Amino acid sequence: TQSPAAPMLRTIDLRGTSHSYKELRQIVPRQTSDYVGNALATVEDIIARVRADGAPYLRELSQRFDGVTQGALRVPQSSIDGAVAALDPAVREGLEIAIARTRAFAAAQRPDDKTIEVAPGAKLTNRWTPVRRAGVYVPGGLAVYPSSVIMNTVPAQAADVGSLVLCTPPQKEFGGLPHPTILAAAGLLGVTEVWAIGGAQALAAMAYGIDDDGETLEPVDTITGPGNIFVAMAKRALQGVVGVDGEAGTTEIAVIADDTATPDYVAADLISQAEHDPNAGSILITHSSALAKAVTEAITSRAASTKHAERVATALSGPQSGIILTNSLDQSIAVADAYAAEHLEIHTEDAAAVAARVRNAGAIFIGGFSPVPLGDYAAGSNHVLPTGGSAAFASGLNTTVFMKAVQLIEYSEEALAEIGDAIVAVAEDEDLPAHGEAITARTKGN
Ligand code: HSO
Ligand code: ZN
Repeated sequence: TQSPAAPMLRTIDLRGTSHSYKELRQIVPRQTSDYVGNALATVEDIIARVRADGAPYLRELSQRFDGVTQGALRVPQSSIDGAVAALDPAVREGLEIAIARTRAFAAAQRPDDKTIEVAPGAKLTNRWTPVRRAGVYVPGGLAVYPSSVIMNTVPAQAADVGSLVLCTPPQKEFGGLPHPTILAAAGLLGVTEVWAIGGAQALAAMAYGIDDDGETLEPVDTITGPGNIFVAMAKRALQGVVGVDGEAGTTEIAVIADDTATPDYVAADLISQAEHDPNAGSILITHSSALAKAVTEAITSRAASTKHAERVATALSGPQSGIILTNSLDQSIAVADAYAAEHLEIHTEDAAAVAARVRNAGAIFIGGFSPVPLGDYAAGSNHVLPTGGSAAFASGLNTTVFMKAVQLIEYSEEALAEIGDAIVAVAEDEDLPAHGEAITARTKGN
């Protein structure tokens, strides 16, 4: 194939400047707001039609978006079992390593119930419980993501969710079934309910439920999973109807580096995430102009020969990518916090100490031997992570996303009496005397 022009990361030069957090939020490279707004409007329409028209509309969208004429939307168990049997042994080993490590970390994320006594006889408990039923989404699009089957399913299983459904797009190449490696990953994990539905419409189907061909997709309580901007916006639109994990939309990587970094590693990692999508964001943040130059050269030599060169070039030259030259490591950390990357790599002297100073990132990859693709496949961490700056307030997918806490309150008669008058005083101040009366009925017998 013809190699496209060398991708040009634009440079944002902050040397000699000092900016507040708020200003940096404006300065860092991002997708335009049209990109987000148009997608939100599109998915709202899709969600309304899935609710109104159900399975026939899902088939219409499979025809339009996936070029597939679908029969039954639910994938038969025989197709899942067949995919496991036909799985390439090397891929199977890779998936099994990923499952084992992700399971270990997901188990460690299970929160403990806690009971405390705030006074004698005044007992409070925070009790964690899994949601009743979860729906996980695994994207198709420009690549296939069996790794995402693992990343979604393992924490749900670690949370002890009793009922799980997986939705993933139908593939023309496989006669309208999902990609066989996706089905095989589901089979290895013991997932039995798989529906061949893709995109925003899959999330709507899981939120509201559908009937098709004698099968029912029962509505779920929580939906998780990565996807493109449409999937991320569907989660935004469905939040409230169901629980969702963070907005794991179009992928991003930011790298903080100094002149101890290996330029070729940094270049390879920036390109790796650009490979996902022409809208992916790759950002280098450094106070070393020599390193910036060396990384640029390494990108030029690697990007032309990589398989998805065209996609990579588009992503790296887009407004969402760039090199940010800073005054100092301190300013680099401030920029990284303002950007709030889905993935942040740290290639500096004492990288762990730098990581400890970063507040905002979905996941932080520390040092030269912890590249993002390690986390994408097999580190044991989760690759479903908050994008678009949402790492400032959201977490990556983890076991607690499939759980919720119930608060238990148990006071003795004496413990209630001890603070009865104090409660009545506040109730009266709020002009809610019946609240106070519910207390005095017990403490004073009136
Ligand atoms: N980097 C993606 C996940 C992924 N990469 C799956 C390869 N396969 C979002 O974190
Ligand atoms: Zn990736």
